[in-house]
Amino acid sequence: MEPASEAELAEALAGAGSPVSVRGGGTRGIVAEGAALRYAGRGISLYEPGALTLVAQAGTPVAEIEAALAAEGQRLAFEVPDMRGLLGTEGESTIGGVVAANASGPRRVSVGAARDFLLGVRFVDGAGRVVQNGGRVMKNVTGYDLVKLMAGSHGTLGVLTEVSLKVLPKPEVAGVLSIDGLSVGDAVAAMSAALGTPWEVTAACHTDLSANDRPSTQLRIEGMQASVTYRLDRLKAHLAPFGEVETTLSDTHDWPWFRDVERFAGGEEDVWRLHCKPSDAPGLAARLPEGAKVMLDWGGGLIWAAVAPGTDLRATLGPFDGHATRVRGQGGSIARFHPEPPALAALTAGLRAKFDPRGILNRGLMA
Ligand SMILES: Cc1cc2nc3c(=O)[nH]c(=O)nc-3n(C[C@H](O)[C@H](O)[C@@H](O)COP(=O)(O)OP(=O)(O)OC[C@H]3O[C@@H](n4cnc5c(N)ncnc54)[C@H](O)[C@@H]3O)c2cc1C
Repeated sequence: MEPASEAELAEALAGAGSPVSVRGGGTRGIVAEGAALRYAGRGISLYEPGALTLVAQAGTPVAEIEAALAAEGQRLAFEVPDMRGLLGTEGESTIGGVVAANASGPRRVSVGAARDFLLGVRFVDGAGRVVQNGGRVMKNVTGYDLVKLMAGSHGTLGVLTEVSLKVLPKPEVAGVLSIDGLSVGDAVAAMSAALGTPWEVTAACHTDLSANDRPSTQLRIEGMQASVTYRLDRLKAHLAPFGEVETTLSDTHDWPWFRDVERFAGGEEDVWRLHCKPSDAPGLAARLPEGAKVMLDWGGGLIWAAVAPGTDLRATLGPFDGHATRVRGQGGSIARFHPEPPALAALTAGLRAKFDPRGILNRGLMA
């Protein structure tokens, strides 16, 4: 099913007699029970660079949005990841899929996630009702904050038809500091030290094996060139106790190496995404199975781990303060999303029943 208008979508969902699997570009490799349903409405309906606001149909390719923003020297500040290499998928990321997945990159540590840039949504719920929430400016958000609820709900509460986003100017330059050879524990300490300064670090990442065969810890700063140069120098001095700090300046801002988890692309291993407190990251990484490969994002609060196929990391690690998502991995009875604690699961079930009384939207997903 590919309804091209909101009215067609509402009619299709109201009349649906069986579950539907909501898709955008399919780049996340998420397939739920039922016939594929793709909202085909696309196009930017409003873009006001002066007001830092963009409204687009949910089926609009992210690339189209990024090109329109770049032409005005602006960007989606939450750094949308491209997961096609990691997941071996094809297709084109849509802005609806990005919002539904709350897809956000390493800049999350400083500016927040996709959810934090979402001003308003329109969607059709599982009963075929059209819902609008939020507006084009933050202050218009009133009543129940369905905008926040939809971000990250993975199409389980409704099919997005339109999203309003806050956008930001693209800074002049990015500066990167890197330190080679740190252990996971020292890397977390260095990243925490950097994030605790007033020098506005916009990404803090570590990989246990970089292109030069050594662990690499990297920090990013963005802004006007004079400011970035000054802050790079200050931060370099601050991090000197952790080892030799190298700095570079460039007009390339995004970090595909971390953002898209490029290091694990194409491999056979299962890939997991663990959320934890940054200070818990070293202990958690030490409990990973022998041979696991590790990347830390957001200063250590997000761990990407590649492990042998079929490994149930939730069982291996045992309970911890956070959750584990199996992002890549086939077979077995290992759920993709971390089971929710009973109290939260009851809330989720209540919300799903409200928005999707017949349980037809992405049935089985996130359950
Ligand atoms: C388990 C997992 C974890 C991930 N974690 C991260 C992360 O932390 N950060 C990150 O940036 N990226 C993450 N990604 C990748 C992220 O989810 C993509 O970048 C997103 O942009 C996909 O666009 P798409 O159109 O291809 O969506 P699809 O792959 O087609 O769909 C993605 C999800 O959104 C739903 N969906 C799609 N379109 C709509 C719509 N119009 N209305 C309602 N629901 C819709 C789908 O049912 C599905 O659940 C993760 C992916 C997976 C599989």
